[in-house]
Amino acid sequence: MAGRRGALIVLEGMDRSGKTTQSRRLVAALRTAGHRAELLRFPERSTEIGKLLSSYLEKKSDMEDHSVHLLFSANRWERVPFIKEKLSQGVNLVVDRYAFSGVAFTSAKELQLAEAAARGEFGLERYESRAFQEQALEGFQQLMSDTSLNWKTVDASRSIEDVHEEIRVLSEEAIACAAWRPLGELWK
Ligand code: Z5A
Ligand code: MG
Repeated sequence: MAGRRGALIVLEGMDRSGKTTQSRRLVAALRTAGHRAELLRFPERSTEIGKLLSSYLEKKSDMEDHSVHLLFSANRWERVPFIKEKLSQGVNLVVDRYAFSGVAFTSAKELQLAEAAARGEFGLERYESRAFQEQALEGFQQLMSDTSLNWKTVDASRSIEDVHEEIRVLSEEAIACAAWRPLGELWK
């Protein structure tokens, strides 16, 4: 069949939920099954923008919150021509975090700051971290209410192998359906 595009498979989730582990395994499994597949991750720390983000995340530098958000966004946009080219060539892309992390984490930061300030509990790192995770999760849940994006929820508390098998089956379905959804719809 000519002109069949690749699927854009994005893994999002809470910190340490296993996204990087699963992304790598998925690419390997898809290739074994005969699909063309490549791995992308965001933040992509190897670019100039990515290096700024990496330094910020490692607390080696500080940055204004809006600027950081825009750098995360720019870090994705600099890869969009590559993403479109690969998808149009029929390569399936597995993406370890994408724009949804950008929305969920930035809104968590804003909400957490407001909440923590109201309670006068700034500086309690452990608590702030927990509040942050809860807010980010809420952000992801809100984003998932957009049914046009074909979200699938996977229970990441199971074994690596069980999680992998579910993601692999879901990805095979996504690859089979990808041809029916024009690429342009992904960047409206
Ligand atoms: N961020 C943002 O603010 N704005 C944006 O636009 C974007 C990101 C794109 C760094 O991201 C931060 O950037 C992140 C969001 C923010 N911040 N926070 N906070 P990152 O993707 O570079 O983060 P990371 O350092 O890679 O962590 P992670 O992605 O959260 O982890 P993970 O990839 O989900 O987990 P993992 O590395 O695959 O696994 C963690 C460990 O658990 C490892 O030892 C595994 O062997 C183990 N593991 C994995 N699965 C299992 C199961 N099923 N059972 C038992 N053990 C497991
Ligand atoms: Mg990761």
